[in-house]
Amino acid sequence: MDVRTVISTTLFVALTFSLGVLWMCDATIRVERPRGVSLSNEPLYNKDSQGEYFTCIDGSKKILRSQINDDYCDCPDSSDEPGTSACPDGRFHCNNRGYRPFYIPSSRVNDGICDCCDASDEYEGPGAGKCINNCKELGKRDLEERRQQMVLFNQGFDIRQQYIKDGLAKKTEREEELKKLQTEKEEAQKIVDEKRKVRDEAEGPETEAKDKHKAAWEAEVAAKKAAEEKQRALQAFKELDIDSDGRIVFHELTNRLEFDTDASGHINEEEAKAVLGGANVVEENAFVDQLWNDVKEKFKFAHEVEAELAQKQQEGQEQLEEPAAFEKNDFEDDDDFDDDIEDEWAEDEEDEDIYEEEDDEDDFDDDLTDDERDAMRQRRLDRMDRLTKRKQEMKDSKTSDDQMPDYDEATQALITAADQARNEFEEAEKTLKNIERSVGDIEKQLKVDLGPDQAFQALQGQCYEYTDREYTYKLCPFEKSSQRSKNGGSETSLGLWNQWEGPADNKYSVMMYTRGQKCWNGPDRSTRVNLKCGVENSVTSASEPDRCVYQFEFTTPALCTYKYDLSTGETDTHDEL
Ligand code: MAN
Repeated sequence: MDVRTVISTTLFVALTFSLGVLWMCDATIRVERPRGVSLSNEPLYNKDSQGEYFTCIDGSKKILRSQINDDYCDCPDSSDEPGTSACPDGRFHCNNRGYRPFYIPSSRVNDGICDCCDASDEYEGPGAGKCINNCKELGKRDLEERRQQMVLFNQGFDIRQQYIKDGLAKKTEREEELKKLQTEKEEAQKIVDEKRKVRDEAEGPETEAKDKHKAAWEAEVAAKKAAEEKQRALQAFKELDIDSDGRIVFHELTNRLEFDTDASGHINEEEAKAVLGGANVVEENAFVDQLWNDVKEKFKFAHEVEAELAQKQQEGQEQLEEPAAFEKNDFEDDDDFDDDIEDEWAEDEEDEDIYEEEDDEDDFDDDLTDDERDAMRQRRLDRMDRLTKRKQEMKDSKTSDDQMPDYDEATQALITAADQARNEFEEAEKTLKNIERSVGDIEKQLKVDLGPDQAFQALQGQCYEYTDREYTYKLCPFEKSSQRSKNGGSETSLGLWNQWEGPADNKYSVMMYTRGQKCWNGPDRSTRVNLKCGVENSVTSASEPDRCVYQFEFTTPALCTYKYDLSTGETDTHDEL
């Protein structure tokens, strides 16, 4: 509640009424006091206390009473000339009977301009007799304005009563909802625990069966690989055993240049012995079981040698066919290119990569004839076909070798059961999380201080905007405040709801929003919102008194805690509820 506003209003109303009374009694009660002195200061100029003397109000000097308002400044604090313009810092009191009394600088006395509504400042000189006393009219107008304001405050008060009713009802509703949710949460937690147990129980046999299946498959793959390797070893033995006598000896190795480790161009005894595991002669079993593992990396099968040869021949052919301008094109030779591509395949790359690469290479030399270009393109297309085919073959072989077979029926049944248990557990967890989220939301709402009577609940969940020349400001009470440039751009946070920060006797008159967007080279943005009673919820102004420190003025019926008696101007501070 805005006690200050209300108090000032109350004071004013009281003053207005008392001045009215004073004005009415003016004819009968006349107080003798020097010109320009207020009623309350009259005792300071009282003849009775000091006889013929007057002591300057600051106590600095004592002068003769006849020196008061003699148009000569004697007191350093200007207090001896309240009714003339002789002192530089003098203050002239306008009684303004019927309106509000106030002070004017005494320099304005008799300057020809009417300042006091009772014309008392222009008693001689150019303005003498020219000013009209319009205090009564002003007082009337002022009274009417204040009356209208009181009417609005009273409307606000009535709205506030509704806010209180709604706020209290909302609080009860939230508390009940929270209770309900907490019961639901307990139930949901129980279901989660049960479902977790069921899931764990289903996952045990599932894992066991899957592991068993996988182990069996791995064993099968290993056995298959071993059998293939044995076949390769047997084939290698066959190829090395030139005379097919069931033994490999030194002279049968003399043409196997893949074992020419010192690159001398022929196989010496030492190199042959290395192949034969140090022996002079090796039989099939020993070769397969003991030697093949060390030999296989280097060994070249006949079909591999043939393929290499064919490849080389084809390359030689292509080089001969291709015009000189093409000899050094960006295309790597087939082998490298294929290897690269195969590497890519092995890594499961996308098909497009190959074609993209091909496209990139398509920058044919301008010197070529159309036919030469077509031939070149055709060769590349053929090569692509070959590669695509090989890729498919690799894929096929990979599928049969690398892919674990489907689970057997019993395992699959365990997986299905475990899947269902997992799904049910996840569903139960989801339900619990949703309930927890709702509990959190409600607890958060209930934690907000909406005033002892919940009147500020009416502002919760609402947002109010105010636009000045540059920005649109937004206040979402108990949530955030922000700013957006009228030229567009994103919203800048001017703070998140922090707390009520009014003085102890008027706590709910100031809201603080802190931890907004950091100001460049400055503090985090923050907003102070001053609240006043008003018939509408509205941001009435927004300013930035210090860089990145914002201040909003906000009117709300939630602060209209007084009801005025329009005939007496008196207030009733008690809410109806
Ligand atoms: C933006 C606005 C202003 C603020 C400056 C500080 O332009 O948030 O209100 O003063 O940043 O750099």
